Amino acid sequence: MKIALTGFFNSGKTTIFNALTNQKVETSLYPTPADKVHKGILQVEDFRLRKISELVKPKKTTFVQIECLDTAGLIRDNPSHNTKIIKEIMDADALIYILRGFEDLSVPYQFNTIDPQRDFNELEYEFIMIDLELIIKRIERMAEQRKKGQKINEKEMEVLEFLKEQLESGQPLRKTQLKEEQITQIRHLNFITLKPAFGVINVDEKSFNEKKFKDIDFLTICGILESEIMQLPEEEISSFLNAMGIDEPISKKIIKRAYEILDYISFFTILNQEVRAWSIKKGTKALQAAGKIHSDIQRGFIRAEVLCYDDFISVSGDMNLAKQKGILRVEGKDYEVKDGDIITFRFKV
Ligand SMILES: Nc1nc2c(ncn2[C@@H]2O[C@H](COP(=O)(O)OP(=O)(O)OP(=O)(O)O)[C@@H](O)[C@H]2O)c(=O)[nH]1
Ligand SMILES: [Mg+2]
Repeated sequence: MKIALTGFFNSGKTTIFNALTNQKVETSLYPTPADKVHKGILQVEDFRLRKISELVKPKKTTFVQIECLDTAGLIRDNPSHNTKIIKEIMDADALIYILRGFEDLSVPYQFNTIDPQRDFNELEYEFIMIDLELIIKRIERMAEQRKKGQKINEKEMEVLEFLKEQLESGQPLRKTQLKEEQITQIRHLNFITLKPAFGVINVDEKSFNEKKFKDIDFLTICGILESEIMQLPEEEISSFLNAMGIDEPISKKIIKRAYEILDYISFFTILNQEVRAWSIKKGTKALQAAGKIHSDIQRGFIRAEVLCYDDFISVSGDMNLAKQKGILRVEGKDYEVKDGDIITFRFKV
């Protein structure tokens, strides 16, 4: 899973990236060069995995990891700069729009006022324009091919014509209710506005304490403060956060939102002395979940032995006892994996 921080320049992306990933990347008052990207890893904390690990006592416990990209800031009316940035966020699964919420005249900004909702709309607009340009080019090329008598994918063309109208009316593509088969036709074009996205306002301490943006449905984060707290010894972090009125660290809030908008759930495996969490899209079947672990397990799939988390705890992780009690379920390849399932895949290669 990969998420990318994006937004206008000097909105505080790198500051928030530092707070998220506990790094010390230098921030600056000047626009970051368009091709510069910082990368970090977020570990998806999960109390259930910790509990399973306590019971099983494996050699290794592996949490889900999310790759996080901090990209350069967009600049209005600078398409050549922005296009380079778009290349960097192209393969992200979800976008996080970092919106400037702090007032500080010594940090230049491209707008005269601080207005996170406006910035969100402006970013959407930039991305809509980029997708629209891509669609227009694609339609033109396909129409030319058709004119020359070449066979084109008419189904794709149909979807593109529909999406073009959506974009022209100012709608990001994620708001269109496309069917899975329609998405399949246009997936290769990797539209920016089809990616799930959410907004995070980067505020200063004063605005944070005054809950200045509480009426807008974005996460509100005090980037500088949290990045400083993350530098403290681990055991002091949560008491410092609490003292500042912050209920959980930014990484937890962002991961939670990312799971929600991507519609992801987690399941667990216990294999070869390793307890491990995996993320998958809600609705994924056992066969595809097996493939996430290894293509051999998918190819040689026989069955999935499934225990839900609460049942696992009720037998203190004793699989034999679970079997005796009849709570260990045997499921086939079409079983829809549920959040918190502990799965043992049986397979033959
Ligand atoms: N006063 C104040 N300054 C902040 C705050 N958050 C970030 N800054 C400053 O704003 C400047 C830009 O911050 P960055 O985190 O580098 O912003 P960015 O969005 O990554 O900028 P680009 O990479 O150029 O797009 C730095 O000087 C930060 O110290 C804040 O809450 N209050
Ligand atoms: Mg930056």
